[in-house]
Amino acid sequence: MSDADAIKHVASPLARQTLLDSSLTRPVAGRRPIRLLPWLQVVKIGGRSIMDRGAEAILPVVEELRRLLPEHRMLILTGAGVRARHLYGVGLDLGLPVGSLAPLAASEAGQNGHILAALLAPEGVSYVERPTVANQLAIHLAAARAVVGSAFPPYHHHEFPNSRIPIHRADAGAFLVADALGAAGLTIVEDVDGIYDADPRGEGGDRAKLISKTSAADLARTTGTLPLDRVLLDLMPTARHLEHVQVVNGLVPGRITAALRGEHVGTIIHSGAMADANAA
Ligand code: GWN
Ligand code: ATP
Repeated sequence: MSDADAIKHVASPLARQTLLDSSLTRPVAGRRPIRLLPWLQVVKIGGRSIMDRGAEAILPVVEELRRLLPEHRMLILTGAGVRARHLYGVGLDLGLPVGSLAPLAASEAGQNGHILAALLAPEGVSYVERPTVANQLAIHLAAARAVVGSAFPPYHHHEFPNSRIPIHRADAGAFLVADALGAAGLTIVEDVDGIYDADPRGEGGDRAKLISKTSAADLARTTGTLPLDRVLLDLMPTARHLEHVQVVNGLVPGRITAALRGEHVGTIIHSGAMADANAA
């Protein structure tokens, strides 16, 4: 038999299968993937809500993260904040496409990560580049209790063109990577106690009520503003591992610690889909 014939006959359950029919691929592809880092806690630190507030907000958060190091191994991811909003303003005024804006905004999330990592450096925490998060996170977390990275997903010029502002921002990126790694949890750190039925910092915000528990599907039915990327609500029901995320107030000392210990101290959003039931 020639080499060419042998290659044609490689045994594979999907070799002769269309990948377009999920009923055919499900027996092979429908199972729950393994958890790569089942002990990992992913913590997303808000760019605008925490980092832009400067020392007053950042230093207590750094202290809390520092104290958590003996207890948890963490991937700390930062959002983009006000510089990205300025960039969207300039870029949109110039007519730049969303695929050009996405990597520029992402670099602001990375900058916030560099700042946070510098403050945690005495504890052995470093900023790690995206290829390191993708391929070498395990060895870095064997050497250090935590690393910092950019929460923004690297869609870059592949960002979906259905909006002028990138829809996949830091919350979406943190969720996607946490689920892909099979992390134990994702905590989203904001400057509000959780998700309210209206913006608590907006007009009439003093009447806003905190929603302590909800689901992605229920939030998707709301039309008001949210402290999260709305696309997260589309992504969460497709999760393979993360059954919920918790949104907590990073300006209140102790909330991040409690959330990582599994306590309910903010808004818990259930993904709403059992991973095993997902389509292939
Ligand atoms: O630059 O702060 O990683 O970790 O999305 O791409 O726009 O890059 O285009 O490894 O690959 O600015 O240079 O920048 O934030 O993203 O990084 O210092 O190719 O470590 O070079 O996927 O950090 O950066 O911005 O995250 O979010 O060199 Mo930055 Mo970001 Mo560094 Mo990263 Mo993007 Mo890389 Mo990347 Mo680009
Ligand atoms: P990034 O990390 O992308 O820079 P962020 O997560 O730090 O962003 P925002 O996107 O500004 O911060 O989200 C937090 C803000 O969302 C809160 O300060 C609050 O005023 C506002 N907000 C709007 N609607 C709501 C709501 N329904 N419940 C709670 N907060 C809301």
